Amino acid sequence: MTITITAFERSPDGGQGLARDTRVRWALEELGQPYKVRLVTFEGLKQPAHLALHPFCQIPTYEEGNLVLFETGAIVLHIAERHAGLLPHHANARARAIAWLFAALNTVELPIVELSNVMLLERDMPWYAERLPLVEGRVRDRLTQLSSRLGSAEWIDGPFSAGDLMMVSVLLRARSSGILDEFPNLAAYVARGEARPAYKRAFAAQLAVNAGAVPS
Ligand SMILES: N[C@@H](CCC(=O)N[C@@H](CS)C(=O)NCC(=O)O)C(=O)O
Repeated sequence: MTITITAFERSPDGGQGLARDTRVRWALEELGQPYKVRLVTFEGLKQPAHLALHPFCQIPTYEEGNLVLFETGAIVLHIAERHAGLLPHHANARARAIAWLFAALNTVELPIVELSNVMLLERDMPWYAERLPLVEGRVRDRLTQLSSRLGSAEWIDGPFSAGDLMMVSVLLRARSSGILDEFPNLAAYVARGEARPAYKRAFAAQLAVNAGAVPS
């Protein structure tokens, strides 16, 4: 069945791979699943056709036959459950990999997104200088805990899984703040994710769109 995802026609990050279609592309690439991409403008996000796919007017969405999904956690979990390779076979290990996927989104991404919002949207606010260190501190706290759990392991809990895919995707969003580099084991973990051939293919595909190589 054909898989179609949506992505920005022009991502605000200019192709750094931070838009969330990259993590879905990565999961599909890891599992060798071909997919099509429908590009959407910011205006298009609000149109009825896209709203029917995504109640919050965002990308990415995922269509496969009659199934329409939104939320990258749900999409990556669906892909990982449908095709072998991103979730361990053993039930307990599988449950833990899924827990890490949720942790990436619910526990680690939240302060990272908050920091991005402060840095991007609140720079001119009178409270910016006071608020920034507070929000940076929340990111630092989470990364301290994650760094301690990862230790010198290659991946977060056994072989590479959907949990690592999501955690690396989330941590990439913290890199521009400089905080990720304060944790050499996390920076190396992210670099290992980026070095995976499937990640490189996903990154190149989204970059081609943003470099104008893919017609919209
Ligand atoms: N929790 C959602 C977040 C989706 C999201 O924030 N998408 C961004 C692009 S990375 C978007 O569409 N932003 C446009 C907007 O919110 O107007 C997920 O993981 O899928």
